[in-house]
Amino acid sequence: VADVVIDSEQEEGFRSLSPFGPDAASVASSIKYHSEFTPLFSPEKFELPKAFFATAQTVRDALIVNWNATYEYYNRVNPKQAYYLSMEFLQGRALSNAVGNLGLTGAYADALKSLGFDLESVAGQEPDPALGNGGLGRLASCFLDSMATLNYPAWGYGLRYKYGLFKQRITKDGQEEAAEDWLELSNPWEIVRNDVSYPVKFYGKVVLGSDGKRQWIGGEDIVAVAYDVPIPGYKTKTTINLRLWSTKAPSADFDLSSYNSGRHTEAAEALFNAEKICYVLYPGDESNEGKALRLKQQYTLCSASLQDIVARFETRSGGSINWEEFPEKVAVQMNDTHPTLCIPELMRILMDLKGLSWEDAWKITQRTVAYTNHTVLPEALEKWSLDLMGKLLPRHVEIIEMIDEELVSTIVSEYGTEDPDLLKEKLKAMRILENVELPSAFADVIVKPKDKPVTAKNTEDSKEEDAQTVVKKEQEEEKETAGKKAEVIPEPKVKPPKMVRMANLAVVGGHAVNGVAEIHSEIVKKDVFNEFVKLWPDKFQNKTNGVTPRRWISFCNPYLSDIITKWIGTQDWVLNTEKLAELRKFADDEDLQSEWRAAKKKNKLKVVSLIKERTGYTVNPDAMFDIQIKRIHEYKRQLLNILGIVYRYKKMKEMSASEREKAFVPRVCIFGGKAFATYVQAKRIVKFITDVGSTINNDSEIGDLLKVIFVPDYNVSVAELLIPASELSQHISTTGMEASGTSNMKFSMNGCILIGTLDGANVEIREEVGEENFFLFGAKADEIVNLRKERAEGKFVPDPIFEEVKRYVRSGVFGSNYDELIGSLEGNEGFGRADYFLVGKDFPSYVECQEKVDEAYRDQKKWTRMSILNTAGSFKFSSDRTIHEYAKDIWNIKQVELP
Ligand code: 4GP
Repeated sequence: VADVVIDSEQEEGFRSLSPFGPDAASVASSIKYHSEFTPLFSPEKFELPKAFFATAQTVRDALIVNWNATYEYYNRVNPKQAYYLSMEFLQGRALSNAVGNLGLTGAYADALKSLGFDLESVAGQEPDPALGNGGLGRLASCFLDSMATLNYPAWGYGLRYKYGLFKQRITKDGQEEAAEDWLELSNPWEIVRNDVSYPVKFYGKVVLGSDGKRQWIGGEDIVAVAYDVPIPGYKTKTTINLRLWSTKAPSADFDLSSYNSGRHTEAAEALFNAEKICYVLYPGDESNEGKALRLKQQYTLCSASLQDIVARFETRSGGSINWEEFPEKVAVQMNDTHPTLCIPELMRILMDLKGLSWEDAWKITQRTVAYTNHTVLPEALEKWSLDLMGKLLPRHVEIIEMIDEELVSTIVSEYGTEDPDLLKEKLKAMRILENVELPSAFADVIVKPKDKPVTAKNTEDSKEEDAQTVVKKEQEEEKETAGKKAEVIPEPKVKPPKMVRMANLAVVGGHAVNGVAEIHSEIVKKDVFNEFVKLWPDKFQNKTNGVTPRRWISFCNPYLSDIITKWIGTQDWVLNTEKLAELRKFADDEDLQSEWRAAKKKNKLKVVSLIKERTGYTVNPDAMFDIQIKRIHEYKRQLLNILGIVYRYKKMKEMSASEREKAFVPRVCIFGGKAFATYVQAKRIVKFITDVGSTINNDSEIGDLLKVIFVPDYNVSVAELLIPASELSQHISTTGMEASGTSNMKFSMNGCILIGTLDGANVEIREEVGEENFFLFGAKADEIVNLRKERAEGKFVPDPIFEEVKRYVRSGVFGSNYDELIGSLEGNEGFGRADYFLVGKDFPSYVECQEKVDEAYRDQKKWTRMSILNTAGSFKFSSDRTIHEYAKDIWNIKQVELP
């Protein structure tokens, strides 16, 4: 931290609103003030935890001043504002980021030094809340940083989960989960707004009011309370807001008389029912209670946020409210399908509470809302039971049925009734409601005598399904792939359950739909939503993801940042990443190369300590650091990586010491990631990796030539240490399955070379950094369908080296025979799919590619050049670029700079 360059040109403006001076002495006295007068600990000691909270409180003071100024200014000029609704925000620690954005890193470092602390250790005290699961949540947080930095009037809305996703422990049995109580010592960054709360209703019934309007009455009412987290921009006063909702029961719901008569649990039942909505992200949803809870979470987010947005629109409109102007003042972005209830909720508010007609409300809703798709995995395209939704949200189901009916009408008028089979196919692909009879007005349009009623049995018998459909169905039926989304277990064969397809609702109800990388947006258009594309081609767009260069280069890698600034001659690259391209001209410069390698080495040394502390293993900092960090999922193919390592190990064991030293470059292979608690196969993969690690790491014959490390409890802070230290990183998903990936961008920015398939954003990264600076292997997107078909027909012939590695694993070298894992690669009886993720197909080309990696690493000059060219070529992947594109193409918002 001490090495961070404090830019002398930096204007004072963005920090002038701080209530204390920006010098170290004022900062120190403010820290002392808070340690005494905003106390969270007893007065006699001043130790690290107290130092962290007092420091954070001083930063919060500065953020509050800027937050208030920003809010007041937006109220005054009333610009169009974007709202990013997301079930996940994976913020990471806030302290270093906030002082960095405020331009106060030096002042804080000095102030803490004068008090006997160092900024890095103080910052290390902060809990790293997992209010997100992976890429989708971290993307949302990068977007907030860019929105604030670029002075866009935009806010995030989410839920304030009491517990993070979970704490991951690694034991000899694999992964164990424990509650992550991130709020245990309180959260210094949040500001509770006791005057900002909204009622949220569940259950009850809909009646016709005396005014002729639909009224939703009775049921269960809870209250959503706003907690604001200020989001500072970099080198700007603009401080935007992440508003997180916490739920509680109305105070009258505490049943005092039950309590006094000793029925304590009963007395507090309503309290618990309301509070539990915000206990955890993605609660288990196998049970009906679990499903209902998830739906309540989604509705709470949508309802509270929209009530808040509508109230702000009304306030800012002053006395004259013109609802038609709503889409000119408000853009709502739905981060994946979780916030899709925004559509019927906005309709409900506009019609039932504000008195608009269906037609007007529908126009306004469509113009306001847009949807981002983050995955094409079939099990992740959310569906809710119509029955459950009807009970929990009866008014919304009426509205959804009406939207579905209008959609049916559009489809019928588009395709006519001449060809009933065609019409049936279109309706099947596009309707929002699944397994639900056609609305009565359309009851006879397609049922001709030759049509059999659509039943699950008929569908199963159909010979017309293509291989893709077959595998999708197989995958849906694979219960172990629980993932985190609501999985629907088909009920009786004859009567398939009636469902609401949230993605279809999102496409119909929004004015824009986007994928998150070019190849993904193409798949969305050609496959997932193809029928909708034919109807509304202009709705579909691509917005390639990006990551914030502040957190992901500047703050997490000060060594490299200093070098970049020195060679480019300015620190401007932090805001204008295009400047990174200037590094290209120095790629062969020996001085730059040696500085570059020295920075990498310093970062590697930090990871050596992290590994020692977290796992007990000692690793060699001169070995190549080869890293795969991401959620554990079959499609991300950690299994391919570890089988590659096993193969390498086997070959090493077959050689003499001198042969193997000649043949292999020493490597430390690092894994990190959480397996979703109910995803059995992913947990088996974790266990397998750690077992392979214990065998190899304790093999004295192999020594430093190969180490396999699983870093427990992977989170944003761990990523901030690992990414700067990485030399090779793995992005090896089955082609077509990773929507984008964002860690690939962070690695490339930090001068790490990628090994990967032509999937997600890898495709664009490779284009930008140059083919020769990317290690490519694996099947291409257009081959996948055929490969799966071949495999399904039993025609796939595995390469002998794949057979060899499986036999080796089965022989028990790593403790067990891993039947379930290895079986899943073969489709043996009882193990479901036969290598759906094509590990066997890609294994030989992966191994061959890894040999090229070794060869390239031996030539350190060449390798460093590749590394520099990765950083230089990564500039497109700044989330600033992405946010500018959303602002222009989807939200239609303008930058508003504070005076
Ligand atoms: C993730 C995708 O898996 C990843 O490829 C993408 O980079 C990221 O979203 C951000 O767009 N999806 C999820 C999810 O995290 O839960 O669907």
